[in-house]
Amino acid sequence: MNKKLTCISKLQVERRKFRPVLPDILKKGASFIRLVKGKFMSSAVDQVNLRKIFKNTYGLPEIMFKRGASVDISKKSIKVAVVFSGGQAPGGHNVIAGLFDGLKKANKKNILIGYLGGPSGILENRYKLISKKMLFNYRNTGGFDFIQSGRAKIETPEQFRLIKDNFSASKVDALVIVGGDDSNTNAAMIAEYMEKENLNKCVVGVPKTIDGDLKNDYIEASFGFDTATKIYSELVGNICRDVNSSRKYWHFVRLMGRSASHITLEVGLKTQPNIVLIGEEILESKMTLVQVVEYIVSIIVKRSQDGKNFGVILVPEGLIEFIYEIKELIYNLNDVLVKNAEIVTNEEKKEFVYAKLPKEHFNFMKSLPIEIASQLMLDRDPHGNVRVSLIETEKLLVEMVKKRLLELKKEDKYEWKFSAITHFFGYEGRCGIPSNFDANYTYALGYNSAVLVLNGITGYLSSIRNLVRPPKYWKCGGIPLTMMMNIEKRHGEYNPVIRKALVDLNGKPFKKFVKNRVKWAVNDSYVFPGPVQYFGPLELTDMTTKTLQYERSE
Ligand code: FBP
Repeated sequence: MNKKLTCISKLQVERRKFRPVLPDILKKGASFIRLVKGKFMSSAVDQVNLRKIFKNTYGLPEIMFKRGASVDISKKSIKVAVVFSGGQAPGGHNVIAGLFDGLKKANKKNILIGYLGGPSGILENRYKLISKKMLFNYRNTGGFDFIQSGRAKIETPEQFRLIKDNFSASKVDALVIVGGDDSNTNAAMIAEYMEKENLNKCVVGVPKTIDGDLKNDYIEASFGFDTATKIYSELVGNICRDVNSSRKYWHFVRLMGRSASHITLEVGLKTQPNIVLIGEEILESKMTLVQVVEYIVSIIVKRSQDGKNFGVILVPEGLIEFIYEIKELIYNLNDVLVKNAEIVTNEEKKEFVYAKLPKEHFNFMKSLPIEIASQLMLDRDPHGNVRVSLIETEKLLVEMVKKRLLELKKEDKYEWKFSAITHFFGYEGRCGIPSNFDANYTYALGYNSAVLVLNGITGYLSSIRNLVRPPKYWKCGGIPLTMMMNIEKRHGEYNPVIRKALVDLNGKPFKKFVKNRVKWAVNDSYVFPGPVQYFGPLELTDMTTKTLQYERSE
């Protein structure tokens, strides 16, 4: 027994007994699976440049698992390494459990190690050998604490050489990277390097991120989105019930999900609050910050005229990057900020940055509350992303709404009563105990990755489809990582990265929301989803997200 885990909740004890249901095709293990090649896959954009960068791993075919056996994979034992990369997402430990069980089922001598602390663990060759006993307490648990995570970006020739040396020193045959878009970009780069150097090492990715923005026709969902949105929906539902009871506050709730607004849309569909802002729509209609505020104020005023000085508004974490003039500003700031490596204090940074901004952006920055302006200038993450989780957009909106309501009062147009409370829900959901869906999905993704690496597949993302059906019917295989890529400007340079899947404004989930939002704004149509259910009727425990239901329904 792992000594660190002496305090285990009763729920965890019960959850340990949960046996994830494997898709039928995986049940007998890798030795009974035949890999079938489908159509060759290229990226949606930037094909020419990507083909040049990924000379060995671009344009590979889709891979599907069918019954049968193509090679005798059980004869030779292999050593596989797994690493968590990026933000936590519920179910990560089950990926390891599925991978471990899949490898051992094929050959008891197969070995699994876990790199510690994310990709930097690969570079520093810090890892632990994973055993059945060690895994026992982590099955069906949330968090990434078994091997931790990190956000290091792998990009320099020295880093690739280091990985090669570490793989050869530790005799690693394959690497499974559990991560989001940026982490799977790392996976694609390492896979390409290994192929270019003829090293005969496999690299496979697993689609992880609560943000839900790592998806396409072949990746129906990233793991963790299901549980995280269920947790946020419980919290938002509770707030809806609170406002409906006390009838005196407006709650501004910012929800995690770096760029895409999938989390906000899903929570909105589940709880039906009065206002749901969707970043992608705001960008599409080129709304300015003032227009966004005007929209919010119009609903506050309308409700107030009906005697309702309360409500709930959902704000996606990435909103700021979708607002027309701020998007431009951030683009400029990103360029300016890469050149300020020497600067230490905030004051120096402000001076340096302000001096380099075009006049209109300088004026706009000056017009923002000082905290927000400073938050916009925070260092980008190692992948060049703005750290939106640290930008308090909900507070900015409250300030601007208050100001506008005061103006309306002065113009004698509106006697306002407005009292606001702000929240940010993000970290509360990322390490939740995985829902049955995520527990099953992650276990299957891990097992699926075992099949891929046992067959020597490299440069692929573990893909499991048909997710609206029970797990037994899920379809398994892999898709080339490069088919999801495009070229983007990061840290001031153009680089290949996996393209984030934003909310599709023509998609069913968004359309469903649009159809209802006017009603939700004025009526109190709140829904209170309550906590994630782990035991009980299947329609409660195995309920998938509304996003998945709407996207995949006929
Ligand atoms: P991934 O894309 O790595 O899955 O991370 C998702 C996320 O939770 C975002 O929603 C959030 O903006 C970000 O991580 C926060 O990053 P950090 O954990 O570094 O604070």
